[in-house]
Amino acid sequence: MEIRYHPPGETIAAIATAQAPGAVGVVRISGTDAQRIADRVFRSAHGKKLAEISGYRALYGHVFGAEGEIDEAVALNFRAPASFTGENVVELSCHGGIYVTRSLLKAVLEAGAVPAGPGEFTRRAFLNGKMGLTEAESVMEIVGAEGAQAARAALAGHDGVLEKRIAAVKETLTAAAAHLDAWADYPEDDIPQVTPEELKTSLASAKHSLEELLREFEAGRAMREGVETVIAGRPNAGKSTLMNLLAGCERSIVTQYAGTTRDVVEDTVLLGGIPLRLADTAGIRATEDPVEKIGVERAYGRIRSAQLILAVFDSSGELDDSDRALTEALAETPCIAVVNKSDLPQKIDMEYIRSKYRHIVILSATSGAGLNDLAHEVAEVLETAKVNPSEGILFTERQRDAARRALDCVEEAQTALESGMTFDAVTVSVEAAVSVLLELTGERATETVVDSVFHHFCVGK
Ligand SMILES: Nc1nc2c(ncn2[C@@H]2O[C@H](COP(=O)(O)OP(=O)(O)OP(=O)(O)O)[C@@H](O)[C@H]2O)c(=O)[nH]1
Ligand SMILES: [Mg+2]
Repeated sequence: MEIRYHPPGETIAAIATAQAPGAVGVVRISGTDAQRIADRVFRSAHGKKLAEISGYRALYGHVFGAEGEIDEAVALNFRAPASFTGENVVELSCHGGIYVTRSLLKAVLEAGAVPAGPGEFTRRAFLNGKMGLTEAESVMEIVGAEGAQAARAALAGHDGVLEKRIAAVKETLTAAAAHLDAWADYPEDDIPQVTPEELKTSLASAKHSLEELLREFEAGRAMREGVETVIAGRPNAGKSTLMNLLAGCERSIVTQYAGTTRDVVEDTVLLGGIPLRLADTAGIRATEDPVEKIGVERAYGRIRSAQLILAVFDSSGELDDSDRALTEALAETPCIAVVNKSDLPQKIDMEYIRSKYRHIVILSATSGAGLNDLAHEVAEVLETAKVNPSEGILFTERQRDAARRALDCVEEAQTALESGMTFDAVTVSVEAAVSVLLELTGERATETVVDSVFHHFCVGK
């Protein structure tokens, strides 16, 4: 669907708060005529007009539509350029009922504003130089963050930390390109230049930084979107007890009978700040029971599509064929062996576990002992432990794609340099890398790229 944005300055309006009953609802108005339009619906208690007062001031009063008074309201006044969008802005806060906020928006539109498109306020902030493109994207991320880690990453993006990391790579490459230009322009002159060795070092450093950013993207995605996690193991290993421990409530049925869980039981929990989408599955064993059989098949299905597997073992008993069958089925998926029932005397063959699993946690799902070790191990496996979200990480597919293309260009430049091609050929690739990075930060992004970023936003942001 094509979304057309309004020309800069045209006064746009939208409900900025969630479309649900809440204590406060806000209608945001931005554009040259923001105050004049707001004054048509808002009457302050003391008769003051928003058009007459300075920025960063608030007035108390009432808002009116065609059918009369809508609600009492507070009007917050911002003056260009000292506002979120960089334009004149008025925010009208009323009671947060859906009907009230919608009536207020309707009145504001009737008074002359046009309905804002998705992310149009943030888009204007970007166009007015209030923030870079990655910072603008982080506005969406902050709103959508589910876990503390994701929120931290989004905030770092918003504070321009990511932008700075990208700028550092860009500067390295720009300097290299400038030297290459000097070479091309004055081949005979003895001007001070970088040697091919220095150029190689610059390219290697740019490559290293881009690779690091791309690696961290994957860990960041886990923090943001959560991880499909399957709890698997033989019957009675304590899978459902572990599920309940992680969920903090009686999510799954627990009994002493093997084969209790049949269907997949799901819940999302936060472990060490990372959202895990847990699936508690039927105990894996060879069975003739037709219902249990389907459960076991479903468990295997989940194991195949999982991003993380918690393989649960009952350490108070010997290993059996089911334990070994499960271990063999795990393949390449990141996996943690959870050696459960640590409160009972240990009978399990730990040599076998150690030989098959790189990540092992010993815990008691009934007492909760060892839960911190599990959180720690999950962070290790997902490599989120190595990533400090406050240092700024790539967090959208668009950013990842741009970083990847920049890396391709840098690698091309390296190949051109290694194979003794002309500096022209190297320059082309280095400049292409710089241009992709400028697109990434939005400094030189086409309108299509910019608009596609904001299309993902919700209206009112
Ligand atoms: N002592 C002790 N008992 C545990 C522990 N974890 C689970 N149990 C017991 O083991 C039995 C089976 O637990 P469940 O959580 O139902 O096991 P499950 O793996 O979900 O079993 P199925 O659903 O049948 O596959 C129950 O009696 C639990 O109380 C533990 O850490 N220590
Ligand atoms: Mg169970």
